[in-house]
Amino acid sequence: MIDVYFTPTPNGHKVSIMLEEVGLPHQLLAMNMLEGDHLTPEYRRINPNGRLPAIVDHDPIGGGAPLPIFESGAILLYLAEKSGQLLPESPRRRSQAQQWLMWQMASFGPMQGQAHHFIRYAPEGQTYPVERYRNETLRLLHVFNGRLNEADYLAEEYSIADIAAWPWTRAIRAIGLTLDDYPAVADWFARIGERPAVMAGTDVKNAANLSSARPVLTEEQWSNLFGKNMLDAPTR
Ligand SMILES: N[C@@H](CCC(=O)N[C@@H](CS)C(=O)NCC(=O)O)C(=O)O
Repeated sequence: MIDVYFTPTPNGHKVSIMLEEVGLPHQLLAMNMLEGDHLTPEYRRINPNGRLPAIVDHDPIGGGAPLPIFESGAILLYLAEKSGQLLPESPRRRSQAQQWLMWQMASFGPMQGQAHHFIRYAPEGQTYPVERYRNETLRLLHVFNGRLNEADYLAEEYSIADIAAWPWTRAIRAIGLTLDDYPAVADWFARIGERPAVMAGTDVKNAANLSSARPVLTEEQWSNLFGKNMLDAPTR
């Protein structure tokens, strides 16, 4: 059994989609970031970075004690290795999958994440950072579209690279963007969205994360996400 410390966000959905695709037994353990579930010493022992998602494999590859794994990209690589699925066999495609996975982890997710922050959580009227992170996301969509003009999937065959990029493509409307100018991405997005595992893996409702509405946070909730409570949380 694999425990998944989960929130229904794009990074969380990478893992829930992957587990549906490969069929490994797992349970999703709901974590409430607003209430600070990710700040506890118990959770820091699983994820020293204190973010979500993370997993604990109670029957890890190679045996031994339960294995905690953090960073959604590392979780996808581990689950691909464990299941023998969705990381291409051919060295060329395997490398492509790794390259596009790193691209998603280093750029396509974090740039949108910052846009999200400035649109939904920062004091209103911050035009420069919003424009900066939206423009960077548009640049990345252009790169993405170019890749999908060459190949049906990021690594030519469906892989963990697509699973990493799909929930973040789904989230772009939350920063006020569309796929209208990126037809190859729109086609890829629609094709992957029809996969039963993708539907099942995103079935956990996350309407709040797909909206650009500004949530109203209590002082305590803001502190848990961005302030003193976050900074004071124990490291391991
Ligand atoms: N690079 C990390 C990013 C994880 C991340 O930032 N997760 C968000 C939720 S999607 C989070 O934990 N936010 C809580 C916080 O910022 O305190 C990954 O891909 O796992």
